[in-house]
Amino acid sequence: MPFSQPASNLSVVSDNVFLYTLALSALVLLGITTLLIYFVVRYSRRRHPQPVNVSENTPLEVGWTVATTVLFLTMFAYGWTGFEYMRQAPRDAMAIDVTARQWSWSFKYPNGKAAPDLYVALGRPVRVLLHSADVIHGFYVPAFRVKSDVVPGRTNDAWFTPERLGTFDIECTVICGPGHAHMLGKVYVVPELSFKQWYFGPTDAPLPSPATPPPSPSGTGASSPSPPPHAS
Ligand SMILES: [Cu+2]
Repeated sequence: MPFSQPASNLSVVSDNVFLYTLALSALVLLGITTLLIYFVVRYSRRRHPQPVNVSENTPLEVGWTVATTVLFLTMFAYGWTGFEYMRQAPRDAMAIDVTARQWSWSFKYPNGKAAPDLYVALGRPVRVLLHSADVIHGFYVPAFRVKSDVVPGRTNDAWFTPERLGTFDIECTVICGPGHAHMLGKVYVVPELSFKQWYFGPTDAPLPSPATPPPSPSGTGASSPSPPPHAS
């Protein structure tokens, strides 16, 4: 797979449409190029010194017009189905306010808690409500295949369900000033329990730990992150 590893429910939707479009376009390119070369050879001046006027062939013209139109409309239909799905946030999605400003991101949760990065629970749908404090920005999480403009004066939205634990980049996709390149954020996908402990915990509860403990191989303590119990 030529993409970054899928990390949300939208990754596969987006990748499949992209691959289908790419495959169909490659097929059409191959067909046209093959015909082109064939005609160049078949109707060269050497073989046909005297040009002949060829009149139209209606069935052929209607045929290729209809066939290619239908073929390309399948791309639209496939893309539209995915787009519809991406636009319909589930009712139980947690709505998080995302504010973009020159040149950083901030996040506010429904119960008033705030975080400098986006913390989300694994397997739980999230809806981001995108606000801008100044100019047009672009909210983009490549691993989730989530992207939307952030426009001052209006609230755009997007949704996703994180499906992989880990840390993922948030990028700004709109040139928004000299600090644009540094307008990077992080999404931390944490286990639901750690998310709840922070979210429902006291106001000064520590942010959920983004570190996902590696599965400790039994028998060897080589990769164990914990220090030895006693210094000798
Ligand atoms: Cu920006």
